[in-house]
Amino acid sequence: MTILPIIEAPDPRLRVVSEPVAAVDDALRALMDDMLATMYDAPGIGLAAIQVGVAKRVLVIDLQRRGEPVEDGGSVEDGGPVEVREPRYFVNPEIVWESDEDGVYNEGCLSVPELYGDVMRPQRIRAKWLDYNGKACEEELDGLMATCLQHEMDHLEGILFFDHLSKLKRDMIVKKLTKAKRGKIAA
Ligand code: GNR
Ligand code: NI
Repeated sequence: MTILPIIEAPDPRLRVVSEPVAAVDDALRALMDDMLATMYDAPGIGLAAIQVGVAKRVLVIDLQRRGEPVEDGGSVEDGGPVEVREPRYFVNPEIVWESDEDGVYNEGCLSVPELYGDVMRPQRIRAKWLDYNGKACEEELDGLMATCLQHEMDHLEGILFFDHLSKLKRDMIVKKLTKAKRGKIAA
C-alpha cells in the first residue's frame, strides 16, 4: 500500500468532474487500498479519488469513532479508548433520496488544510453504490456518515465544502488558500 500525495486547493484538478467506474477490478481495489492508507495517514474520515489526482467516481470513508473495543479487538487494560476501524468503499455512488430537514456540520477537508466552515446539508440520505467487491448496496445514512458521503460526492463533481458558504466566508477561505500556496512556492 502506498500513501499518495493529497492535492490542495486552489488546484484546478479538484474542479474536474470524475468519470464513472466501468468495473470494480483488482486495479480499482489497489487504488481504494492506497486511498484508505492515505486517509488514515492524513488523518481524515473520508477521501475521494480526485484528491489524489484520479478522476474516478470512487471514495472511501471511515468515521473512526473511538469507543469500546470489539470482542477480539484487544483490551482496554491500559485504560485508553481503542480505535474501531470500519472502512467503507463507495464506487459510483448515487443519492436516491434526501430528507427535507437539514443538518449543519463544521466541515473540514484534507484538500483545504486547517480551514473550516459550517455547511448545511440534508440530515439523512438514501444512497446506492458498489462496494469493494462490486456488490450493489443501498442504505439510508444519517449524521456524520450522511455529511461525509455528501462531502465526498461533492468532490466527484468538482465541488468543495466552501462553495456552500456565503460569498464573504468563501472569499476569506480562497484568499487564505492562495496566500498559503504563494508562501509554499516562495519557500
Ligand atoms: O477528514 C475529513 N473530515 C470531515 C469533517 C467534516 C465533514 C467532512 C469531512 S471529510 C474530511 C476528509 C476530506 O477532505 N474528504 O474529502
Ligand atoms: Ni474533502
